Amino acid sequence: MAGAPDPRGWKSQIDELVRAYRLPEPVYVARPTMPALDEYTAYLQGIWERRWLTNEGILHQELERRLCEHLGVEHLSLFCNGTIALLVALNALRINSGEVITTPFTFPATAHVLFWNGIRPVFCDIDEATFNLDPNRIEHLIGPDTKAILAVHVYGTPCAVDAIQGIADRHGLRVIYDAAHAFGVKYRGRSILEYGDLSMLSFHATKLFTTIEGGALISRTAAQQQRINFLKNFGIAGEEEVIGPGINGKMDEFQAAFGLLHLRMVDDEIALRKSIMGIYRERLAKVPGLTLLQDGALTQPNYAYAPILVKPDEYGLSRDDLFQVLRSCHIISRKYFYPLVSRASCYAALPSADPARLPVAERAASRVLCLPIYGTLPSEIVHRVCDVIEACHGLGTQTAE
Ligand code: T4K
Repeated sequence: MAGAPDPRGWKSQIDELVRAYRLPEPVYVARPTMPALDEYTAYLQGIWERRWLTNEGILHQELERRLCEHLGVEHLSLFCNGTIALLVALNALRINSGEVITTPFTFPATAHVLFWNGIRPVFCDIDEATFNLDPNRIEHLIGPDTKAILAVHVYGTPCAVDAIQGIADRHGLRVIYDAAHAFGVKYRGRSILEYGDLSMLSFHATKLFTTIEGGALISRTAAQQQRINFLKNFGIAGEEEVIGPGINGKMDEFQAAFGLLHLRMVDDEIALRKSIMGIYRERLAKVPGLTLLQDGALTQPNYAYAPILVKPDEYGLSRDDLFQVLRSCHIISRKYFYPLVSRASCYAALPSADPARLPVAERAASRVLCLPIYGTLPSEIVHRVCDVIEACHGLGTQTAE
């Protein structure tokens, strides 16, 4: 029990709880919704007949077109994954030295692309309410070597885009958004991908919209998009012309075919996730010590993730204990994003990675748990997840086995 630990009594309560609630099969944090196999086979038939497998095939071209329509953007370039897209984004803006201000509360890829481009990440603390870069803390990190701000719309929640743009304009900096989680999100009625200089999307299998592996860059102008398209194809601008040191970032026809089918399902997927989120919000908001992120008034969300925050003093169990109990019940939640990327050995020695400078991010990383959310998740399972979390409230503070 909280305040008066009784390991033996507590453990037997946990054992009882696990016996009562354990699911027969593991339930994961994410599952891709699969299109009908025969529809994919029909696309494969066409690929076989054309013998055109990659390098801007017709399915690739069609997916780019359809994504532009669906997302309400003008210039979108497909990639083999989001990480390479972000790597190319920096090159497209000719950022390959100096410093870039970024968030520690993200998937490691965000900081790694800076490292791979020879740029020093400068970690900035996050905002308590959104888990995104805190615009009030950015300006004092800007120095003579600062080139850009690389912000992440974590869980699909829009960053403080106006404040960030204002800072960038005052200091002559570029703004790149890692929008890996933000497929379909709108802010003030406009695609969130339209803010900043460039935005990156990830279409990984765990994402709301997927091409198995895949990603995209959304650019502002046709010229910018052309440079990106050259860079993702080795810098080749024509049979006899290489404009720069490009890379191979191309998406193939098999991925594009999957994406064309998946795109037809994405609106339904968002609607299904919304109802799952409704259950989590309704049941878990009442549990003392748990906080759920709220949708901003100006945001059209996508329900890509279902994070909760666990305050151990009020809830009774720590986040790690709850994680273990859920796991024992076959509910595989994830601690996105613990540990902070600033804690990775390749960054930990940087002055900006000092945990004392990142108190909000450190606290969020120690409390957050992402619960299962995907369209095909039955509501009975969602209720079972809530049952376990409710039942755990107030149990104690020992580590579950
Ligand atoms: N920036 C941000 C902010 C990102 O979140 C990411 C990726 C990137 C950049 C880089 O974009 P990409 O280069 O990946 O396009 C997963 C994803 O691999 C990763 O794409 C994603 N973020 C991250 C948040 O989540 P892991 O290591 O947690 O994946 P994994 O294999 O543990 O999968 C999670 C769960 O999903 C599994 O427990 C089961 C389920 N699953 C997974 C796969 C691969 C399936 O049901 N089917 C599958 O095929 O990183």
